[in-house]
Amino acid sequence: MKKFLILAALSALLLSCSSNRDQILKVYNWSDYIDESVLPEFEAWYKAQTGEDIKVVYQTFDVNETMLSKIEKGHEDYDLVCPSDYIIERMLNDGLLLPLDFAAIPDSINYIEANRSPYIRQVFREINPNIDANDYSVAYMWGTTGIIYNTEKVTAEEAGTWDIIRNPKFAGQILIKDAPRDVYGPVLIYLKQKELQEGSVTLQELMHDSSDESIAAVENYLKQVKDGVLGWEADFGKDQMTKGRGVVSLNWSGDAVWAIEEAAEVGVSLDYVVPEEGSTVWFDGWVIPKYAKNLKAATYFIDFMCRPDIAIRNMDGTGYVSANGAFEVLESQIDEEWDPIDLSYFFGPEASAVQVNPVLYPARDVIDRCALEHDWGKDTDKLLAMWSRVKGDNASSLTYVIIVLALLAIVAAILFSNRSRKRRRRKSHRK
Ligand code: SPD
Repeated sequence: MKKFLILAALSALLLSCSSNRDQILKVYNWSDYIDESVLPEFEAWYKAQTGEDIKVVYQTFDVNETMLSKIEKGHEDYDLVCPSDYIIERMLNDGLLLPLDFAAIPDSINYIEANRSPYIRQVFREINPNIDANDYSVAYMWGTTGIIYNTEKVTAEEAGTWDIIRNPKFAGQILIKDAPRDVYGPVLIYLKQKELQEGSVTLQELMHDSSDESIAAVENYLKQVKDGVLGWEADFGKDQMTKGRGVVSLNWSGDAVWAIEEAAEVGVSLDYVVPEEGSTVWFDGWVIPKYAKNLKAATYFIDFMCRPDIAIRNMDGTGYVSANGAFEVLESQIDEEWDPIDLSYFFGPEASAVQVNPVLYPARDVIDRCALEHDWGKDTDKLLAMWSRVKGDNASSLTYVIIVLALLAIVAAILFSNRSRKRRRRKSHRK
């Protein structure tokens, strides 16, 4: 990975000195979210399609907000970025996205339209009721937020509720995704169980709930959780779980697939569940920001990512699930070890009983208890402030301890040096 990033940085430098911007495609994606061998392949494919040279300059981020700030504040000229649903919504609301022009791609190679899942098309329509997000974004990967757990230490029943993240039995072994929206949603759903069951609120309404009252309730809950937290992680949680250091991880289904497979190789048994109270379902999609400079190559790149064989390689390389609805993608995941599930909502009527890993493709009943996160606009700042209060308290108590110890050390050093000075003076008087 490091070698790849250094090469990418060097090629960026060389190209910026010598090349025409039309021959550069700047892609900014999540880390560990692509099979990197598809990038040079895209360059060759683009040349074959257009007769033109292209060099992909590929950079990565760990959290949506880092990416957003580079575009919002830095106006960086990325040609393609891959935000999550609620960030796509925000970018749409703020006029930061360019519409996708599929007509720029010859019909003969249009993999986007040919392979769009009906479910994904529908969910993308829900992102913003006034603007169809399908015109601005093409979904790349998708999944749920849930709990990865070590089956030797945690029962399925214990993992089946969000209450697990404050279960004292697992204190010091709990990993939480350092992603405020992805933690806030599930915790609020957990706290509002009574209202959800009574029908006085819906899951969808909760995803828009940025009230002071709800933020305070989630903050209060997370403060009960934090003493048991082994780490707030952007990307190391899956690894800690495979090494057996963590036993519970609030995480994304794609990281779960990766962790379960890696752990099995070293004899650690992990599983993943979407707790019974409900959760979030998320989508990351390719978008072209308004500061992009190479729309043509960006559009071709999205199309290439939708080619079924490329989608399958990206799935296999990352553990995440492609949003591609092609039957070839489904076929590549069929394995007799799994019980049949109904995935007709995603792949169409032929997929009513298919043997695939349910962590990859959740059954309809799981999806029905999940909702899509939504942009909060300016209220996002309230969430981020709450998040740093929750996480920051740990740091500040530790900081206080360090400061007190440092002060004690300084006082002791002063006392010691005064005493030695006096002793030296007394000695010299005696002489
Ligand atoms: N390592 C790549 C992780 C990408 C996961 N995206 C999930 C976003 C949920 N809002």
